[in-house]
Amino acid sequence: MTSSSSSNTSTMLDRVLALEIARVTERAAVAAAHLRGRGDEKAADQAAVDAMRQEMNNLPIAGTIVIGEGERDEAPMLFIGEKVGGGRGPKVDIAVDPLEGTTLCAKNMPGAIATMAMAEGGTLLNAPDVYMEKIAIGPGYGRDTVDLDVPPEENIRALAKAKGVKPAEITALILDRPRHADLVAAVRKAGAAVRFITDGDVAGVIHTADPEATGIDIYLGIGGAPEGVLAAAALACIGGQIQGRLILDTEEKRTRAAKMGIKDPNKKYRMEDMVRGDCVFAATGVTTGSLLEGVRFKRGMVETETVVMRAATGTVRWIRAEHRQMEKFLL
Ligand code: VTB
Repeated sequence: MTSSSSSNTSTMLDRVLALEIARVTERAAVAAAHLRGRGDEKAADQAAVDAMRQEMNNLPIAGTIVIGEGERDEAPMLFIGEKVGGGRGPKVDIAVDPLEGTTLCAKNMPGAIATMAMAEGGTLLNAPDVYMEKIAIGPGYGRDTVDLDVPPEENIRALAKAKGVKPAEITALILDRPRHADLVAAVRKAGAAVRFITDGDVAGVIHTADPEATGIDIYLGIGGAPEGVLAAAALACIGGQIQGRLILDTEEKRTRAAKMGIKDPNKKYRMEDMVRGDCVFAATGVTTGSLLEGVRFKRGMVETETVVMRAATGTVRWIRAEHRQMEKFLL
């Protein structure tokens, strides 16, 4: 941070906002948790969106949603370009996924989270809601140990070598989708194991940051671009590497991307292209998963678990909160 304006923003991210954003994801998570297991993805998502937006508007920021619920004409709230926050305060870019894993929440399955990231204005990739090809590994490896443009077998071998183990000791996390059949076959051919997730690749990517705890060394495959930017924000805080490429396979998608300032539709984005400065990231569990405990409703109390991270310092805080004032969760 060299310019004084960015260091001012940086101080703001640190002192005021780094913890404040936990309230925003907590509130979205509690709203969604009321609708766990109801089979209604839309209602759960809407509840999380409404709650997140309301809480975000209490923050002392002049925020712009750069990753949101969709583009202006398709999302009534938290759409890309929407101004959020109290208006006074630092200019920040905001990426949200108020309910990451809507299906997980609707089916009451593990791993649904409410998540957001906040960064200095103009520093987060503005990506349309399209697919993104992704590869991610945790901290401690040389730059470009793995590469999006290298065949999966080679990446597995390179990662195993860098880790000092055999490929058989590597586990890759992949979204369980038919589109990944070839990828899965290639990873297995290299000798590595595959663990599948049905949804939730923001948490999936975060798993690579602590292989000893999660058993995951590498994340591979195609998921949502918004989730890719959020995952990049998290890895920028905790360490690791992620590369992504937007899948802009129609003229319509290329036009949408161009409107957001994307000149090269084939660009390979590194973490530092997706998150170009300091940022904070927060996620609160909705349903209990391997990353976070879900919301627990108890007599006279609601419990939440949130992780808050900051890029500039690498600080990771786990916040287990007991909320006794129920009114704050009402819209
Ligand atoms: C992934 C997953 C998300 O979308 O990004 C996925 O992590 C990609 O889209 O939780 P498809 O479901 O079409 O494969 C989610 O499932 C969220 O919708």
